[in-house]
Amino acid sequence: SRRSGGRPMKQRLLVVANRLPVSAVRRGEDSWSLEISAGGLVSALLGVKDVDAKWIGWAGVSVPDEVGQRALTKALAEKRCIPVFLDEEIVHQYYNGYCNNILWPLFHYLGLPQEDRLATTRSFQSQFDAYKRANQMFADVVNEHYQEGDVVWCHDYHLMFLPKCLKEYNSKMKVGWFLHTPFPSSEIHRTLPSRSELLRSVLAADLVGFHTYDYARHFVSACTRILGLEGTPEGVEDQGRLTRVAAFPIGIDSDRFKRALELPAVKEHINELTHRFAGRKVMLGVDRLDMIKGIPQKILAFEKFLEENPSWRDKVVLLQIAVPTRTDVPEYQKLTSQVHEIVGRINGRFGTLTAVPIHHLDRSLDFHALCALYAVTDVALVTSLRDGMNLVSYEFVACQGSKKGVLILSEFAGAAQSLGAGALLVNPWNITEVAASIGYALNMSPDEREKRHRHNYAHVTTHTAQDWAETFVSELNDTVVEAQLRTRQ
Ligand code: ADQ
Repeated sequence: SRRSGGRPMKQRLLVVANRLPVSAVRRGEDSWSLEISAGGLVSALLGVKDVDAKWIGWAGVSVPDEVGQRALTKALAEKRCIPVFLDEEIVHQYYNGYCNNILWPLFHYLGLPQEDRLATTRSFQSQFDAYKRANQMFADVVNEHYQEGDVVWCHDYHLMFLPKCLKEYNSKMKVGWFLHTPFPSSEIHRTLPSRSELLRSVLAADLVGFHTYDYARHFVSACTRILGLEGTPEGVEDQGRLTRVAAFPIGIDSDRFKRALELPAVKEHINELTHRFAGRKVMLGVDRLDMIKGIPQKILAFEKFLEENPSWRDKVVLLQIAVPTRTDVPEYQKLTSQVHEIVGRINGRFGTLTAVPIHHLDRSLDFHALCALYAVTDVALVTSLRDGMNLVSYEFVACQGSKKGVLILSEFAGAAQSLGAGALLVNPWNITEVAASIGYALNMSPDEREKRHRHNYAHVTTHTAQDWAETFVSELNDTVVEAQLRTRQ
């Protein structure tokens, strides 16, 4: 690490993500109340030693007036956050449009919704222009706060254009970019009209990271096939300049979950739930209500299981907790009603006067309630159609102490690469297979459960979010040092 006057100096890190890790509510003309959201990224970075991190991003609210902007900037500064102000029109085109309507489904192999396909094709260029404009606005703020020696870490598909903007300001800036979603096969990426521009701007970074080796390989193939560049074991080379490309699988702060389970309030909640579901096995799904999570497929598989196993009907319950997201997008509204309809039908079919087989909640749970639920679960069902990693699977494992519950996990989640030996892997599109896995999980011998759980638990507790962030940041530092060495030689 760098030293000043013999004392090690903390590495300054600028973390740039679309959303700041806070929710901001305006209380008056010049007053705001802020609440930090303790997401994975926040706790990951808190745990990194010798790093002094600041966040740059959008606060999730539109603030058209200068008084409000100044007050919010001041309030955020105390939380080590720096806002990027985006107006409603740009949010509509950049965030709802290009990011969530185009890149998100494409990167998860879902394609565009049929009825929107032509409209999206027509508005594609204006949305991409807004995307670039928004990325430039993020870059302006980074540039304003950048000091020599800082490391800049850009996050996710919202900011693929950012590395290029930053390097145009200052080619010596150390820039890393990490993708939280899958990077799809190059054949999928090829269909994007802006395919080359996006790849080239990501390549301006010094280090490009993905959750799995497969995503990294897809990215390198896209660069070789679409841009005609050279792929090397290290990354992608363009006229003698190397962009390092590597896999950095994220983890969770497992100690935070372990500590929560020791709290008296959480223990009491666990007792209540155990009592409430006594005599029944508890199956659990926890997802954002998103197409990629495969919630309807999961519920249909559960129905098939009940259909084929009448003796289990009053001995098992599925708790599906689905936090609504992107609720103003019609496609997500449709998904909500589709899920409600299926749940209603199944409860009507298999419910009794005193019990229903599925409890479906359209809301998020607070951290402690979530820990208690994970702890009482016998079988967790993660059936994502595609998922960058999927942290719910990790959280469930971290909260299973003596219970040693079974994880049924989609082979299309990044987590399948790390928890594959302990989980029952399934193809979520194959409802017959998932139904059979539910039966297998519910009947699994204690020995097998123990063995599988031990494998997963060891992984989750030793590959933490802190390790992930630390590895990325230190590799980003080394990458630049190597590049500088090369030019000096
Ligand atoms: P997400 O798609 O949001 O993240 P995931 O990794 O599972 O998916 O993380 C979700 C987080 O939200 C978890 O911490 C979970 O506890 C919480 N959560 C979900 N539903 C909840 C509910 N009903 N109530 C309370 N909390 C809830 C994206 C990618 C993932 C990738 C992560 C991190 O899509 O693939 O793993 O980023 O890189």
